[in-house]
Amino acid sequence: MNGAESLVRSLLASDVDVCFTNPGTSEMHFVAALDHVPGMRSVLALFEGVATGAADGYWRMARKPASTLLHLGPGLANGLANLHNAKKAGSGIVNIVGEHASTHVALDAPLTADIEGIARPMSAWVHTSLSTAEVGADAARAVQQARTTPGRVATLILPGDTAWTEGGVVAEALMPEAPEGPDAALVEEAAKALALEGSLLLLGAGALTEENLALAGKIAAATGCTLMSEWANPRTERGAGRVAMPRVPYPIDLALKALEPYGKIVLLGAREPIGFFAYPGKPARLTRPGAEFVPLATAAMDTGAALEALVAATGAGATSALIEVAALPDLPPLSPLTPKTLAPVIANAIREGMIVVDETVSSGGHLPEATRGAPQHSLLQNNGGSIGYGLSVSVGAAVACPDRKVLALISDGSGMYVPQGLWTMAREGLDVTIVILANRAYNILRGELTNVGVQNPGPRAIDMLSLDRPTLDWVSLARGMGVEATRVEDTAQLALALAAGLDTPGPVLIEAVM
Ligand SMILES: Cc1ncc(C[n+]2csc(CCOP(=O)(O)OP(=O)(O)O)c2C)c(N)n1
Repeated sequence: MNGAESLVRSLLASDVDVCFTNPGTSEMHFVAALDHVPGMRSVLALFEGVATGAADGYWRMARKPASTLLHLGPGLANGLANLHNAKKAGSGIVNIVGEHASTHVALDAPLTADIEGIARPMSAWVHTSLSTAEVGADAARAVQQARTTPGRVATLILPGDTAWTEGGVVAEALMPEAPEGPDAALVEEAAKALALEGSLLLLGAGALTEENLALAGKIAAATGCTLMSEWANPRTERGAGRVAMPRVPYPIDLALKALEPYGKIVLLGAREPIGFFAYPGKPARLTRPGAEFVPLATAAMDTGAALEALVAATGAGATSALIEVAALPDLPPLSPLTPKTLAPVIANAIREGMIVVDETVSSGGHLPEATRGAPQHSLLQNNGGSIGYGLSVSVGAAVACPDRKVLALISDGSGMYVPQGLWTMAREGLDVTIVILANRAYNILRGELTNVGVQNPGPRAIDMLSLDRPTLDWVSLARGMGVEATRVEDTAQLALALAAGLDTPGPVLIEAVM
């Protein structure tokens, strides 16, 4: 057995059985090993950002890592923006990056690069395999790292000679370190804080599981504290019958207002709230001056155990949580598509068990309220702020959950960063309905111009935020990548197209012109 085969077998032994690939010459032995070793589903991506974003989406839904196969330094570099998002989301990913044979690195061939240097900023763990015999054990360690709470990006670099030389050894899975439980004194402090007027239990990161929400809901009902989650969360279980969880708003003024009432804030998987950006004359911290925090559990800790301890400390065990009732907004009368008119149409299209990927940027402001009483769904958001994550994350979510429909809500500007996921959706027959919110602008940045203090922006500034010259034709883009597509221009057409798309197995794209 060569090193590449020992790698594939070791990944499988660690229960990593999906690989999002974009290989080159240095990864050919890994590609060949996929043929010899049954059990690894390999999914081809035509750009590395699709592979890394797909691995992120896969982790969020499967709760186990996928691997990526990337070509040397440049291939990894192409995947970095979505690895950044994955890192911020706490997603576990095992990147396998090919490297020249050790004898070749010294010759500075065209593709030679500092792969470890490129990997490090987005990876919690980076390692280059030194010999064929070690490759299997390195793979097991990479998976162990990726599985460490809340989930980590692990990058294993595989020199060609370690892959092609005989002498590979398959390694058994290694258990990740168990996450730390809460500190008993902090649990008591948190229970006391939440009993006070003006207290907030702020959840984030991996804390928004169905079980955790139920526990948090009990605590809120027993203590009278407010529940809120961070603005963006890797995965939130939402909808009718689930505990209501408003989010800290994105716009700085709304965020300041929403957090103003709270003087005692218990953090559970969440950080002290800060603005996405700095704005002239506005505070960076979103909480009121003097607000006190109880850091009950970080995202790297056992947030479930912390909530259970808090339920016990607040005596909330027998309390019933306040849950969302099943309610859908009325469909609007026939109207052009705006953020306000499209929200009820989308809310009415949500089906039980759906995975909703949110990259709506400025078009999604009315969705949280419109969809709160919709059938139960998982909401995936971008924690890293690097746009172009949604189509790729949808690929991974659909691979992880073939029995669940994915609804990808993607702004046109964001979609153009990494559109190649559409081709992978078509090739794999992934069950994704994509709505492109085609406002033909970097609309949010128009508001940001004003927010940073630019008065009366001129035509050249406006031109930098407009996507019209020429107008993007998403129907043709999608069809060119094998995805059936349609264009809609009002609420009735959107409702019809959504129903048709969701009834069709496989990917369908709807360009919603706003
Ligand atoms: C990788 C990356 N490049 C640039 C930005 C800056 N940026 C933030 S929002 C945005 C425009 C978003 O436009 P679109 O997706 O069409 O949404 P809209 O604002 O129109 O709702 C840009 C360019 C970013 N966040 N990430």
